[in-house]
Amino acid sequence: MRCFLAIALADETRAALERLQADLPLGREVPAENLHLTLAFLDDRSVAELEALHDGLEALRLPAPRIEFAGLGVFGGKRPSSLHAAVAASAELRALHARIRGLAAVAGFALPRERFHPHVTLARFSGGLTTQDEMRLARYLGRFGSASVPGFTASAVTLFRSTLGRGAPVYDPLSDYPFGPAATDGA
Ligand code: 3AM
Repeated sequence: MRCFLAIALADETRAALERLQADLPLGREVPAENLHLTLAFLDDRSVAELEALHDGLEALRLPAPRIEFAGLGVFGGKRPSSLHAAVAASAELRALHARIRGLAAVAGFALPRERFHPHVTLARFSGGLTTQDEMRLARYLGRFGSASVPGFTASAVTLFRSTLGRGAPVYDPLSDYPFGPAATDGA
């Protein structure tokens, strides 16, 4: 099945992101229930592979990372493809990402090498932007690009199944892997 590992959002965070989406004058919004912070896209995996990964994730118990937001951004460079809320790439999040890559390798599937840019996708711009859309996007970013979004302490890594269809994908949470207690400040 097609699946990915992500951090589900706190309600207050989701509400703030929904408000930012409501002001966006272009693109295809990610439905509120689909907003998440992807840690790793796992692609199509067999039940045996997921079971092997499950064992590693169950033993994870890393300190709960703080999720802090760092303004809005666009992926795709000169051809913007999506708008996201950027998440600060803290040492904890980077360590978590690296650990997940390691667990996937132990479970028998190496994940592709890619830079980790933690984010929550807010909207997609499939088919490219017209000049007018580009101007709308620039105005939107000028107004909301530094908007503050409430952070939260993550409680778990969640394995989601992603089912593609005609509309937005359907994401079903399959298992939660709770973090341990949050790291104390200065630790
Ligand atoms: O968190 P975002 O929205 O950036 O884009 C998909 C989404 O990421 C990504 O996995 C997340 C949950 O669907 N995704 C989907 N297909 C992908 C692929 N083939 C992919 N990431 C990498 N390669």
